[in-house]
Amino acid sequence: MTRYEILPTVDGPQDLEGLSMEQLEQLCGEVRDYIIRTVGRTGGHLAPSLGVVELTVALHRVFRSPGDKIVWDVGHQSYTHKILTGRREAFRTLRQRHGLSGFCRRAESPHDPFGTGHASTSISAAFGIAAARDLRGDDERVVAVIGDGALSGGLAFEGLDNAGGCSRDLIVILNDNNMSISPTVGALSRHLTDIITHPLFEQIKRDVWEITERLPRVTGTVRQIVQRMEESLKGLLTPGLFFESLGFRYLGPVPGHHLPRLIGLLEKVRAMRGPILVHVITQKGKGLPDAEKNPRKFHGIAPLQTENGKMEPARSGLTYTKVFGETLCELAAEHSDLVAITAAMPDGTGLSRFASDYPDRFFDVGIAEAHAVTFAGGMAARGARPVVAVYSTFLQRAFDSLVHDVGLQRLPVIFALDRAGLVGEDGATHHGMFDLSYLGCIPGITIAAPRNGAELRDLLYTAVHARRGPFALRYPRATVPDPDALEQPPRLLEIGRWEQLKPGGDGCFLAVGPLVGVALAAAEHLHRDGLEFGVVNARFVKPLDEAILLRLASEQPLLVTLEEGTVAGGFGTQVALALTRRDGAAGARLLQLGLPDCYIEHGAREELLAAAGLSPQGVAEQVRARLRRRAPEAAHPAAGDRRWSASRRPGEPAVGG
Ligand SMILES: Cc1ncc(C[n+]2csc(CCOP(=O)(O)OP(=O)(O)O)c2C)c(N)n1
Repeated sequence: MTRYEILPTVDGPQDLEGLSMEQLEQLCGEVRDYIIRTVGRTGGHLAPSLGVVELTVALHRVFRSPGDKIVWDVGHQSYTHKILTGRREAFRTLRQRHGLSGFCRRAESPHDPFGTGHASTSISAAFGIAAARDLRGDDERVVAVIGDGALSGGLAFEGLDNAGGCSRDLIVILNDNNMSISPTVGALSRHLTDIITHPLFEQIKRDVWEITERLPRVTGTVRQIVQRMEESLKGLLTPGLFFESLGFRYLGPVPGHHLPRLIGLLEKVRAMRGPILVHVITQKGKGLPDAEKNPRKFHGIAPLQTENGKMEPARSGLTYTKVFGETLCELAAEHSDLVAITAAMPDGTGLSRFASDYPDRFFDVGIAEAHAVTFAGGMAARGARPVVAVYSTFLQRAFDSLVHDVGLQRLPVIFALDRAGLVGEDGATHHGMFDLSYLGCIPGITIAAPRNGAELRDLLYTAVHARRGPFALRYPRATVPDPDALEQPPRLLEIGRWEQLKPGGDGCFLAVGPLVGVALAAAEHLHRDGLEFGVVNARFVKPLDEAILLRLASEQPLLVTLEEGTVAGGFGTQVALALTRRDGAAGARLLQLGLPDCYIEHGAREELLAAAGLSPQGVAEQVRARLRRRAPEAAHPAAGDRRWSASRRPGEPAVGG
């Protein structure tokens, strides 16, 4: 920290007040350097944060947080905001267990007025904050900062529509870098590009915008004249006046790395009333040449390592994501009706190769998960075989589409749920721990989870050949245990059939997905104690293999379900339901292990799994404890359990880890 001059003097936004423009510009350079060094070590969202350093400094110079409320969309770009709002030193712990979150968190700082992680929420949340402010008779300014990618989400449009229809004071800053994770898609994005590439943009900036900027605070008639002049010229420039027709006063576009201009504009905006949208043009990855050149690669990075003399994000081995992407391409060669759909995540979901090999059959719909599902339903209704590749956590957005537009109509849509289970450093907003619960209650759906890469291939192959309504596959953010997975041709599996890997005697594990490996290792631990535990690969969570289940229930003294998902309503619950349907007393011989019924913080995936008792040792210990106890009892920690409760504000839900 000693290398920096200004940064160590900033303990909160109030410390920006006395700084000259030159000092603020120097501060931007120091913050950028600090972010690059820290994120290079911890991993995180580098390019998005580098793009908004000046914008964040300008916002904190002009607005008075935490009185004024700044609501970041997604929150992945909030690193400068964290550094300037009293979290400079803690920033070194970014995304580490018990350290700072990679997103905004109400529990972390009063400067984070709303928790974030999923896209497109900022306008609705900020508008809610503004409405509550007005009810209380207060007058703070409320600012939502949303990227052009997040603006492609339906929720953002709903927020704009609602807020623009009222006269309430609300400022929306559109941080337009022409990128989502990959290039932003959609008509609105094209419209934004038209604005900034229009030949009149430069001229307008010079002739009108700068004049109005230079005018002293104008009021009354002068203001109206200037406003009208500006609007008629903008009419030339912004065909359709999209935001204005939604009821927002549109200002910009303004260059987002020009601090004096940003500050000048925001000072004026702070004094304005009604719904206002400020269009700011930024460059993703600004200040780090590699990230400027390849913002896609530097959107979210693993810790940097030196490779061929260059700093590169660390590489991993063969991942489930890669196995999925490669297998889908193989299957697409045989099935011309197979199409792939992503909600703005072609790289993360492993679809990049599919996108380049089959461009006509690849659909990136923007950050629009509900639309992706209903769109897939439409395609399936017309004979296509859609595969929606999506992170487990983001599919939560689309629950009604799953039920109403696919499930109820028994449409054969395949859902490839990546990042199912604990994702690690992205934390509570991103863990894919609810899918077995929210999918499990959909009638007629097939839910499967592979225990390794080869089985992922088998299950995807099976899903493509089955034409029996929705079929969901869930797999983790992890490398596969079988690095040669891609070498074997995929096989057709019988839907609803489990695989018994080990016989047992004192009990049997019924394990889902990667936890089959944990069950095998836990069985070894128990064997050393003289206990014989069997292992079943419960690769279908729905339908259950009731034949094996009922046989084991009658043979084994104890059944232990094991899943990387919340115990509330997941696989263990489905097993209990099936057993109680057949035998009211069966619950007495069932131990349900999984993730606890509370939110789980960020940290390394293995670390979090161990904390949840899902390491082989942890599982074996919970089984021993269960065998020691006479009376059946919940083995998982409940919400509010001391081990899982983090310090939190009154009224906030428990956060685990
Ligand atoms: C509902 C949802 N879907 C997908 C994501 C994954 N995601 C995180 S950031 C991002 C791109 C956001 O683009 P933009 O808003 O333009 O911000 P930028 O990264 O370009 O600064 C995506 C798709 C998410 N966070 N939430």
